[in-house]
Amino acid sequence: MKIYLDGKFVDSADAKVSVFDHGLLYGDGVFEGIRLYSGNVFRLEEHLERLEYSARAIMLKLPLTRAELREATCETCRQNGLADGYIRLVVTRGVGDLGLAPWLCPKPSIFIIASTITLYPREHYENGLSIVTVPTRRINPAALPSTVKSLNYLNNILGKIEARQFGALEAIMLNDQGYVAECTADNIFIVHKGELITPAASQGALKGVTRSTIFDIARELGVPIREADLTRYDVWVADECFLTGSGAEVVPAVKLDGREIGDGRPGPITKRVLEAFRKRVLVEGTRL
Ligand code: PXG
Repeated sequence: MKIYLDGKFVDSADAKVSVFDHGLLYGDGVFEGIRLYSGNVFRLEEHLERLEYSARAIMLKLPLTRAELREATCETCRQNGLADGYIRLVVTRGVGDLGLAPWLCPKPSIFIIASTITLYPREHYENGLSIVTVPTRRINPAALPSTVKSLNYLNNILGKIEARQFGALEAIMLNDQGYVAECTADNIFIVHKGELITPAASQGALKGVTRSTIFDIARELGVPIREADLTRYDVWVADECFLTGSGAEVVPAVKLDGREIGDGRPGPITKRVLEAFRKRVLVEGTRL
């Protein structure tokens, strides 16, 4: 496997960063998780824009321009002969000394891994996922905006560990006020009375690229869609629920904390959205 590392393509065995890299020492950096479908990098420009915004938010100057980022991303896929897969684009603050000071890190480091991804087992796309609510709350956006896709994932990882301890693959994380924020690595949507509803970024949701695709799909299908504050009660009484993410794509959620959502089966709107999503991933984005 060839990895893009600071301007060069190197074998995975040689793709190493320093123990003094602040991405490792402090989680100081930003990243993107991007999908490649049949030679099409899905919504690459949207991912690169989010990366630029994340970097700006943490005052990290990206070492590459948009055009260079685009080319490096596509070339990493080409170098590995990939047509389908998962791309991890990471920018760290770079090497510094043993103190927080990011201004003592002269050069950010950037690496791109193009590989494959294991999705949820197929049965969950057909029969739906059972999710739980975990005790760990989503970090308050005033402490660390959820819109910044940073290398600090400990909050989500604690949620993921708790989900597993309750026997679930994914979990709802509430914000500090008790509103539904998102899942550990996915956004969440409910369907209520024919309308799609998802929490806003201000409630602790990442502005997911898949999430924004759902807004376009809803318009195409003529299904009303809006952001709103959601409580667990809203999920209990929802007709349908599904989760979205670059890794998960669109996956129905049919149980929350052991309670059936709707009739406990993937619902008709979820199915239409999933079908429309599968069509879009082949055409929207950047051809290799
Ligand atoms: N919320 C969080 C906290 C995420 O990490 C999403 C929402 C969905 O955003 P996108 O832009 O992907 O629609 C994410 C993204 C993995 C994996 O390996 C996780 C994500 C993306 C790709 C792979 O589990 N999370």
